[in-house]
Amino acid sequence: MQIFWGSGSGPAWRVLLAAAIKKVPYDSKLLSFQKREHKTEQMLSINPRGKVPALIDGDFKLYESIAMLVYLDEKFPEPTLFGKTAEDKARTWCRVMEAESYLGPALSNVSRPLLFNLLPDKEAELKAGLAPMHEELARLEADLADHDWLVGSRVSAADLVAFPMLMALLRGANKPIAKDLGLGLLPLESRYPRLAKWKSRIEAIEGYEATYPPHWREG
Ligand SMILES: N[C@@H](CCC(=O)N[C@@H](CS)C(=O)NCC(=O)O)C(=O)O
Repeated sequence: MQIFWGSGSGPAWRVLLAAAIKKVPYDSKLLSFQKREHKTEQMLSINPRGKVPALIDGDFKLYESIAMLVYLDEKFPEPTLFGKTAEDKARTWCRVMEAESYLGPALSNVSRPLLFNLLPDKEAELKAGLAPMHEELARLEADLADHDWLVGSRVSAADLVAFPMLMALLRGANKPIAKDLGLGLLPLESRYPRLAKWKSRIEAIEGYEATYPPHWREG
């Protein structure tokens, strides 16, 4: 199996984490956005949208990170990422869709202007996004009150979908430009202590280091 990804792509990070958790043997294809390696003829033949992540497994080609999580879960069932019972699967999908529909947009309204240097032009939009961001983070914090993971006692697809969103937000919040914006996010350990512990749990997954966006290490 070949997995195509790009440094800093949250959707791609989900898939790399799933592969690490399941110890899936794969050929890692890190593409350069700068060199537009995700837009080559070969990549467009896998994903006509020219986006990562994507994979090839024999003759089978797939894109869209959540579909890829499903594929890996079917091919490599242990440990399960979507659950085994009807209830577990439904609960997991509920959280996956909530993260995709609500958490993602709420967090990226704040993280994007910081990560893509859109300030001061987008400062008003960013500030308007703070209340919805905190509302979504508070929901996650509440979800983690009774268990270590977003859905029960095991890591699931819901955690993998949400985690890169939080990491992008924290990367943005740690930029010097964010210091005086009053984000109310840092230190995470005191603002959202359960989320901070959840983040550490994901960082402790075996193989996590290889999934971390390489260019983030450079600053
Ligand atoms: N819904 C898609 C989103 C994929 C996506 O937006 N990928 C971005 C990186 S985060 C990308 O490849 N962007 C490059 C481009 O659109 O040119 C998924 O979950 O896989």
